[in-house]
Amino acid sequence: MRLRAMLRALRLIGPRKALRAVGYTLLRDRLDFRLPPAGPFLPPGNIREATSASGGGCFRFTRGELEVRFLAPDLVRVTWGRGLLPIPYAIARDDWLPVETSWRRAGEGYALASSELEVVVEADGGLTFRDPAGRTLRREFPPRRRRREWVHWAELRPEEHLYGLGERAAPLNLRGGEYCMWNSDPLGGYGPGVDPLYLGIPVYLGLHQEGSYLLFYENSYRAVFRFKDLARVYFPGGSLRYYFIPGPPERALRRYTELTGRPPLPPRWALGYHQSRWGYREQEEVRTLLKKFLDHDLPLSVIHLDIDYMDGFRVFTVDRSRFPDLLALARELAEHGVRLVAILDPGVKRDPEYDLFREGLESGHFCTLPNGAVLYALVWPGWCAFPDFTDPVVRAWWGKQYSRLLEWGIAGFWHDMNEPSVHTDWGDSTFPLPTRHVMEGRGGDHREAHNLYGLLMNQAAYEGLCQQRPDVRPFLLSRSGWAGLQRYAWNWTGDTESTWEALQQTIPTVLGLGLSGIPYTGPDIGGFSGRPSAELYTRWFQLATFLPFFRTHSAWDVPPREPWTWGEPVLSIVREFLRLRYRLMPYLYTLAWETSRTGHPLVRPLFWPDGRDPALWDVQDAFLLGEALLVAPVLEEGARSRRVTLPAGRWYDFWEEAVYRGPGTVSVPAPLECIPLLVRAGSVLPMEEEGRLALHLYPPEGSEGGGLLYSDAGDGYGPWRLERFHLRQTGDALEMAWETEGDYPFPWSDVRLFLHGVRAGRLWIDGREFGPVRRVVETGPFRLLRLEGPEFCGDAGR
Ligand code: MIG
Repeated sequence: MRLRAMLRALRLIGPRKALRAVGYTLLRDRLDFRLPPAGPFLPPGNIREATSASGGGCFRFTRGELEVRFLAPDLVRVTWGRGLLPIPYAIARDDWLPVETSWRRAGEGYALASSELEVVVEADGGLTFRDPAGRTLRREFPPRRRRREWVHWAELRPEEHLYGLGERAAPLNLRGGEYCMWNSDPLGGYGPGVDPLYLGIPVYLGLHQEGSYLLFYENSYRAVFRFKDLARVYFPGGSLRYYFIPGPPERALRRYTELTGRPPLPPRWALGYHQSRWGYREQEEVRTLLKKFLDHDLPLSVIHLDIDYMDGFRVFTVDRSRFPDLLALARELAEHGVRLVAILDPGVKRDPEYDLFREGLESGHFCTLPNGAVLYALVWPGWCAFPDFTDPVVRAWWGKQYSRLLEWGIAGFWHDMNEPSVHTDWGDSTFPLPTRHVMEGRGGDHREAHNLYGLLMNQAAYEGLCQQRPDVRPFLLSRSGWAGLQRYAWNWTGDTESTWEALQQTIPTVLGLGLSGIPYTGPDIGGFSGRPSAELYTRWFQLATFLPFFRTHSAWDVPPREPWTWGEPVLSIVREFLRLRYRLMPYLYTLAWETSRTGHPLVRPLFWPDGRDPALWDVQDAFLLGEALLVAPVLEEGARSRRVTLPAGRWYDFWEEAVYRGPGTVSVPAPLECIPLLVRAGSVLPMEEEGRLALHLYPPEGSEGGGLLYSDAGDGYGPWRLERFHLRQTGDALEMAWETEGDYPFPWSDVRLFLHGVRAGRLWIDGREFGPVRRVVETGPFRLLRLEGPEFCGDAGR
């Protein structure tokens, strides 16, 4: 294993760098060395004293203390002391209203209850969580402790499924595996099974027959989660503080993102298509790239600049010999609606001529070793120093630097290597564990700060950008982070392999991130590290069309990968999917607005919203995009149809007039030109076509349905408008009422109505008769559509 990792590192960074890294790697080994702790792990003993407090209680045990506090009726915080309390980097809200709770003796222990949750504290420190109907959602054993280490156990029901933990190259259901919380760069290309990855989050969702819940450990140390018969979690330090939220996934995620923050509305362009490659080395190359997109009639929103635009890889600089006039280039791109996003690494080149390095050094902004010396490690620029983002002064300083690139016309920033990741020859490719961190002034080391590093780099950037451009929504893309990252940045899934297995892994990884509060993510289309075949690229592209982050990117040592690389039919298929993505923009943007208010992922598992149907708990080859769409990508070479597991209800084929019925599994055609895409009965799907609003109406299964449509200027914080569509089936008529809220003017020239699944009936709009129903109706905005005596198309017999 070690040898393989060494060879990979060697290939990635090259023999010269690998040789230079030996010294650093040995230093890290020496500093990290500690005798393994000895002695037994002990439980807390028995309750000695119990004090009820408003919204909770405190319990003194023979060894240790417990605080249980309700922050909301369905949000309880549990803290086992004594241990170092976390700095609330993950937490976005602390102004909770008092919660009415009751308190009673329960056997030898105590029971605390709100209107939505009962927590029983047993005499030995075991905890049981029950819903108001008395169903047990979770039972925990007394935690065990050995000096600074903790082990926390909970029972798992036999059928219990677990999801989340941030970014994982694991099955959707995490039961049966072991997962490490230590943000890591797997170096150069990973496939299913590799753990840990760049963005771990100690949050998970448990789903079983009695109900569901969400659990978040506010502890940033290198935890190990084991989900076998029991859930066993090990923390090497910090306090054992966690939050328990009962309820279905939809409600739990809403609460969790109230606690850790909601993702702000991104600029609309970020939802478009991004083209990237490690190796666009010159201004002319970028210009040619744009020209080819225009020539091939391919829509494009963003071009990414990887490390080659920098001057000797110095962060916040531009190489003037290769990019002589970046601002002119940015303006030229802007004329075609294309933005530039530039990569930034946290490492600052050790170069006394470089002002950023000098400033950082003089002001003591860099991380230091226990002896007070600045920590230097190797990354692309050679030896680098690293800003200590756990220091508010450093965050403010770093945040100011973005103006240097804003002045060059850069519209968004791509944060790489912020696990943090440095070049080593073996072992952990990060800082030595005793590296010092300011931790808001209270001090700490890398054991605690490591997993927070990426999060805080993004906080620094976000706050800096908001200050410098208060009227522009920041766009940040980050490889690493922690709980709360959603407040600042998007994510991509890093250096994946170019294999069918890696394509398959994309769905569970993206779903798991969404259930961990990170809604905006997506893969490098085609995989980062290899050469996808035309078919693999096509299928990957089709899948990614329905993911929030939609970007092609690849390594420097693989052939260029633009949509025209494979000629026909790939080019035409990609063009159609690109167009579809842009046609779906009103729907996607509305979902983005919704997630800014609910924290709900855009991309959801089939068991969303409530997890009641166990047949859907393991589905990881399809996903929901919002409420209306079910996407079933093709994940196997040569497949020209596939089986699709359906949640209950009618599902309309997006491409043709076919209807399927769930629950159950159906076979759906999937020629190379398309993938199964189904629309839930009762949806109103807003799309855009050449400046027109296209409203696609799918008759409801029961009596009601509908949809939303949010619009605004696409950036900034100005006026907005919201259209609400209500579908209602009454007696012998189908009605759609359209209500509007907000001041932003209606942004479309007119409206095109598509009536799906209706064979016959008479159409009325705002009291005017339109005659017999047609598939397409041209109109303007209206208030009431009425379809009298509708006849609906039947189910496809598959
Ligand atoms: O050590 O900037 O995941 O997207 O192209 C590799 C070069 C550093 C890793 C990122 C990848 C990026 C690459 N970076």
